[in-house]
Amino acid sequence: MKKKWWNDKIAYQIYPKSFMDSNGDGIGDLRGIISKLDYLQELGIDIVWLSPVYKSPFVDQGYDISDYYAIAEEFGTMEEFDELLREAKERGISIIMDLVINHCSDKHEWFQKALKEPDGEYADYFYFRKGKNGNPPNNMRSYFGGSCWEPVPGTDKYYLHMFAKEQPDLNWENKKLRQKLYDMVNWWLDKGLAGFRIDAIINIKKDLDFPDYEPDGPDGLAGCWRMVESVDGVGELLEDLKNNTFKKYDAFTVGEVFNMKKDELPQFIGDNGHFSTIFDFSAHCLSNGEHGWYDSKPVDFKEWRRTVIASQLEVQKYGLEANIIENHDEPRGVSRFLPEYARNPKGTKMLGTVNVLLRGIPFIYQGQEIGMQNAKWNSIDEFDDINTIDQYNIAREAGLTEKEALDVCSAMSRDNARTPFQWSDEDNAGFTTGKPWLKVNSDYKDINVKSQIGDEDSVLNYYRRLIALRKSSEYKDVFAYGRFEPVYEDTDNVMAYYRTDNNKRVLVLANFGVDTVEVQLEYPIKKILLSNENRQESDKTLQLSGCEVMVAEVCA
Ligand code: TEU
Ligand code: CA
Repeated sequence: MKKKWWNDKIAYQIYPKSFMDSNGDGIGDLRGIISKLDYLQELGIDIVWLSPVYKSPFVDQGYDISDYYAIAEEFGTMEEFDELLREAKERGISIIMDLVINHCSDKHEWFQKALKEPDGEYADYFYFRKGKNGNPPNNMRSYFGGSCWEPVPGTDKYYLHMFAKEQPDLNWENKKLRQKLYDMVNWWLDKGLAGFRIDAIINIKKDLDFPDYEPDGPDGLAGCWRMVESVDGVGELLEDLKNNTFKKYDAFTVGEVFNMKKDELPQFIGDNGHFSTIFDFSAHCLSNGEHGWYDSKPVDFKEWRRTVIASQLEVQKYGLEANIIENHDEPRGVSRFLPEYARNPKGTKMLGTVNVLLRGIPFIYQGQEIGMQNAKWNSIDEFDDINTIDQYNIAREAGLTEKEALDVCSAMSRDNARTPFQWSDEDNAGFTTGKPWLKVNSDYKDINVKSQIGDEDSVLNYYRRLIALRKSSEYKDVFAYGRFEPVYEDTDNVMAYYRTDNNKRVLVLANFGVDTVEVQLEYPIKKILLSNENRQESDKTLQLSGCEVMVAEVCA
């Protein structure tokens, strides 16, 4: 593996709308982010990923961009953005932005021009297609429900949208459009951006025949991911993108890639891959239901352990992936991956340790570092997210009662990750002096930065030590480049692995069970590096209490 500047970095995702509101309108903003840069620096963050801050009608919270060259008014101005870049740089923090180029907003001028002239130049920036026998061109279902096709007013054509109908898909076969996207990407990189997180990018390649697929639901439609999985050729488009943009800047790119073909991993993340890295979603996919959130499954520990281990072993053959326990599309990791008895500071530290010390680039999602959990939702009206509303309706149509459908959304909703950041125990968790755009989690008096900052034993201070360990001059090489070797795979409730190179062998050992387990260590401990129990020493027979985690260099 060729070494790159980002290999040993720690990244942090900010969801701007929910991070910090500086002007009391209830919406987080750039000035709010700037005011918290010291906080991020003290946490040890090297790279910040900003979810979209571009101009947008916010049908999908900014993932529907109406002007790629402008900052949303809600978030601030371009001057403030430049200030953020500068202030971050002064603190040794690089900024990457979200790059949403599978689709744009229906309010983008390209789409508006296309609607005006459905046979004109701009119509070919999108997929405008004639229907079949009074029906849409094919039977694909969008990720957010309903047909992928929406009529183009005043014509016999439809336009394609794999997400909401307000997010028309861009036609990547059109070279002129592609060039415009590349120019835009380079414009941002010229500003001093370190790179991008690249949204939904696997979807850019379409099967231009738009065949029908085997229906997989009562609506007679088939999930559009079926096209993604069957069509070839996305790699050529991704190479074109990279060669015209990122490569010239040595940018750090992290692709959001679901439904990749199994054997394509080296093309995606190898030394000359399409991206620097991609997210590892394998553990998140474990809960995927066949038909929607309503038939999703709780995560089983053994399956989770097997999945994480298998993924680590596969990925290390080619490069690094980006490791997360949660993001803005997922419920909180503590609520999802930990059994109820472990949803406390001790268990939260354990989960964080096991994830952050894996091989790969850790991405911490805002609030994860203080142990934020899913919120309690009392009514479907409390949600804002378009995906949640769709999944609620799907659950109802499948026969679930209102209460059952609400429970499904409470467990799985993307809004669990989008509730305002909990800065303090003051009104609205210190996020805003106004009315927050989404309700604050009712647990904010117990879980917030202010109460944790002075408490050495808090989740927040533990995360600081965890990150500091990963970045320490002594251990950063073994954590960045060392091999991943699973161990004690047959011990009930134990998740354990070594990170090892020619100089060092570090053991990460966690007991996800409620009871104490006894572990016979293979190697004597040289030095305990981190513990959620203030463990100072141990002989080769180790009693690991419920939810205890220990990181130790061992003699090997
Ligand atoms: O997500 C793409 C994507 O595949 C998601 O729809 C995912 O399947 C779902 O959110 C899981 O609950 C990206 C963004 O991360 C997401 O926020 C956007 O809504 C979406 O693209 C459209 O831009
Ligand atoms: Ca604001």
